[in-house]
Amino acid sequence: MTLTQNKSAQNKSAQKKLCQENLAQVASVAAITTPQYDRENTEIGIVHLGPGAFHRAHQAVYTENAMNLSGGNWGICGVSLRSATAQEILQQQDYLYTLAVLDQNISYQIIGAVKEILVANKQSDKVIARMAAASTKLVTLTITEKGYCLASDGSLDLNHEDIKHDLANPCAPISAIGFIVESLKQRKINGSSAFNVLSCDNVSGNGDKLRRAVLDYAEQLDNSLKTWISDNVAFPNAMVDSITPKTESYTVESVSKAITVQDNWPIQREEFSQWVIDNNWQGERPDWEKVGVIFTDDVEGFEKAKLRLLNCLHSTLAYSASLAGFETVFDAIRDKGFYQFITKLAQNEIIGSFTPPKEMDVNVYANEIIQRFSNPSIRHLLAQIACDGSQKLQIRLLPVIRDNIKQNRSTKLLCFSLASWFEFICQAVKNNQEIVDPMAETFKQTAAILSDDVEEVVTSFLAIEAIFGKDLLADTKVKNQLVDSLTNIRKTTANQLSTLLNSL
Ligand code: CS2
Repeated sequence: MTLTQNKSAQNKSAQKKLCQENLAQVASVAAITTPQYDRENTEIGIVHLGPGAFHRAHQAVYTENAMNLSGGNWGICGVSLRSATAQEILQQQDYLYTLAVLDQNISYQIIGAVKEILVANKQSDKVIARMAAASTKLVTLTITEKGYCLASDGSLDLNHEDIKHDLANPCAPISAIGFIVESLKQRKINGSSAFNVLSCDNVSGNGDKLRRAVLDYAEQLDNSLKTWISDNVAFPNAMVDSITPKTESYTVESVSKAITVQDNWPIQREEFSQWVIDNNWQGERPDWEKVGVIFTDDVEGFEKAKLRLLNCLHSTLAYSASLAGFETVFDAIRDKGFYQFITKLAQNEIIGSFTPPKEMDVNVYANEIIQRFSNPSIRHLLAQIACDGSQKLQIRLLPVIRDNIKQNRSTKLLCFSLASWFEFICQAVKNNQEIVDPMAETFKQTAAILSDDVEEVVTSFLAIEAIFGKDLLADTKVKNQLVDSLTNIRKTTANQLSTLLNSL
């Protein structure tokens, strides 16, 4: 949602706005939950980097519910790394916003956990002071795959522009990694204890990856700081899940009507929500376990199940169903060909590629995911899921292909999914459409992407080492399956794609 759209929504309405003063009016509407704790006297205990829709629909809600149950100083300071939009809009409503849960029943909850929003590139001193304050116990993040600034070998990419900037100006960083290290340095100097860092990104081994990035960065500055961080800071791994389509102007309108005051940035999500965090982690935190957060020894099992089933199926639909002209996940899954293809992909090539956690019945889990895609109340745009494919597919699709190769299992449908991403990118390059992906320039500059020779196209994609490493280009079977899939996709008109899927 853009600020302009927002302002026009604001102007249209003569309604009172959502803010602390008007909470009582909202609370009088039946079935709307408002903060149950003494919000004004709640201190900030968490700094969250990247307070986008997912954070506000997920972690902030668990924190809100924990405070509703047992209080605690767990207010959140959200730090937007670049954009000032969240600050500009939410400040005017005392950082209150509505969570709209869209499922068979629609419900609304006013979330008060966020108490402040800072903008890192304008207020870096304030951000560091907030992170270094003894009252801050926890730093959490949703900065997406690209925010980790990692090279393909898993180490910190020292050539990344943001990292180069931060190493040259460590006191005024722009990257999440730079902020974490600088504020930990301040805490070390002040003699305060360290905070723990909890990644809430949909990335496998998110805590381990972040730890590596932070330690590599600290090493460049000061080895004793690196040792202090390594000894004192926990970076638990975590799996996060809840389908959260981005806020549209219709969301603003319908939510404001339901809560009787104007909310200029409500958040919408499905009812299902899951947060699984590594058990092996001490340190103060909200009473999350009392409000549904699962602490386990097997985060990896949950992560694999979620990334390989939900996210891999999502990306598959994002590319293949976009090629067929569908706009949303719901529209695509209602189509028989796509429904059957997704089900078959899950059954034949994904389940079985990994060991699920012992608490999970993976067949039930997979079916539930397909049911979640079929939620008619959620308008989840395929275009939203399609962005950043170069980063997402490395985590959600390629590991499944690699594991299946190792286990001598079929990769045919997975290759179809990958080939639909190739075609999605080829069409965008050819038609000069915007490609939302950190590697967009690479695609535009790879001349062979425009080739009519399908084999040349496949080879030129697989040769992008930053995405595919070296192994897949050398795998003749996978390469042939990609060539066959892309040939079939190109031979088929958009409205016959669904029929093609049925034949796979
Ligand atoms: C989606 C995810 O945009 C995407 O790539 O696959 O955001 C997905 O909706 C969430 O991971 C669900 O938890």
